[in-house]
Amino acid sequence: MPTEPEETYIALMRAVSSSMASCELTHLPRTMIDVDLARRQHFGYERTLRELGCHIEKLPEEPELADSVFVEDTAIVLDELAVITRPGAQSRRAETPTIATALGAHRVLARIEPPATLDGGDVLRVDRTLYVGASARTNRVAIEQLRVILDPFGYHVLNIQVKNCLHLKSAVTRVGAGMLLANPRYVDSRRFNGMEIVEVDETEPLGANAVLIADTVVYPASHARTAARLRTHGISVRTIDLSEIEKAEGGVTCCSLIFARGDQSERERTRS
Ligand code: CIR
Repeated sequence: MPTEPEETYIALMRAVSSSMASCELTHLPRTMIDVDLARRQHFGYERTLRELGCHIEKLPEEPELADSVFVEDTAIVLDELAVITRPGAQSRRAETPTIATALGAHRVLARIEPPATLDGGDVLRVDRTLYVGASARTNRVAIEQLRVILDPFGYHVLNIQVKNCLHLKSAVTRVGAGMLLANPRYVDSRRFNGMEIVEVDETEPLGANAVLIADTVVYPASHARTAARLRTHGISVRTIDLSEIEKAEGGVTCCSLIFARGDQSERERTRS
């Protein structure tokens, strides 16, 4: 019988909302979303994360909050603390209190305060550098607040311009040690000094969003050419069908907050 891998990470998720069809849309036209299919696809995503070593903590659905499945936008979870965001879309602000309660069990919390707005989808962490997209959802005040919060922990916060897409992580994500997947039409990839850049296939502009868990990239089946390109770079890719999530302008990063178990002090206690 196959054995489950040791659960190294926690993945905080939230069930698909029954009102998901009324989600925010910025760059995509509204098309019919099959919420039951979205739920099945979301279960498939959850199963994949579990198989890759994540312990799943799943919050119940929020019927009034159409975009609440996209938990990534509500927090930035680091080893030392979690920063609760203030999402750029007014309709999404009520998503954060339940996330703060869930994350409070794992991390000390800090918060982005008005007038700042920040979506977690705009934050790409590479080691101790956080690239933060200046987007329609994330403003300069928020980037400055994040810098002040994280500076004492030794994180560098760099702002980076994104264009023609929703979030920084629609434009670029990590796919390996020192390796990024990017759409150069959405972000200036020269900003990522010293990193190897794999570009999305030109016919798959929305293909830059991938989740790296240990050595495996979880990736949408809809971008087959880019998936093949990743494999030619020696990357192990697990594709999953997320068609309904994609119609809501979501991708693979946005449906979870993945972080190492335990907080810093706990880790220090276990080390000593
Ligand atoms: C929104 O516009 O806020 C949602 N419909 C999609 C959010 C996707 N979030 C993400 O990629 N981090």
